[in-house]
Amino acid sequence: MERTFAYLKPNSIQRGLVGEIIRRIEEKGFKIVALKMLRISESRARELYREHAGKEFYEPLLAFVQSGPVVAMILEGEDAVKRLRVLVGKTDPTEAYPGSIRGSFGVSVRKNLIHASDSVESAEREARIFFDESEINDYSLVIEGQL
Ligand code: IDP
Repeated sequence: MERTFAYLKPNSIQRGLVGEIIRRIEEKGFKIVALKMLRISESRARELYREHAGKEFYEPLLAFVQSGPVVAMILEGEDAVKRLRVLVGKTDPTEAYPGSIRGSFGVSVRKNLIHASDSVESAEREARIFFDESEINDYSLVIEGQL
């Protein structure tokens, strides 16, 4: 089973979309193995988005993700990284398919509601920024392997 990392950005919480977005993720068959609400510190935000350092949207993006609490999670499933990216949709919500999370609820590229890791390597790196090993739950679901 592959693991991926995601977090709901501050505007998902402000818009009351936490339950709806997590419902879609669960319905699609992902297993939640870690979940928490927190505020992203500046150092964590810089580490998370280090590949974008220097770009014109970098500082406003850092300010936005620190503007309120976020909900971070680690998800498990077959081909989890790719499948979650499809469910989340394209970076720019105006180009994302209507059935995707960003396509359904997103309005602007900066406030695109949710982050999802783009590779197994970044999922591991990003999960470590947010979670200690002791916060990750190893358990089975009764329906596992039956979807
Ligand atoms: P992703 O979140 O779909 O993987 P990335 O290219 O890794 O997209 O960009 C990280 C985040 O930076 C995006 O989710 C979005 O919030 C923000 N971002 C990316 N490009 C722009 C832009 O052109 N203007 C404003 N914000 C941007």
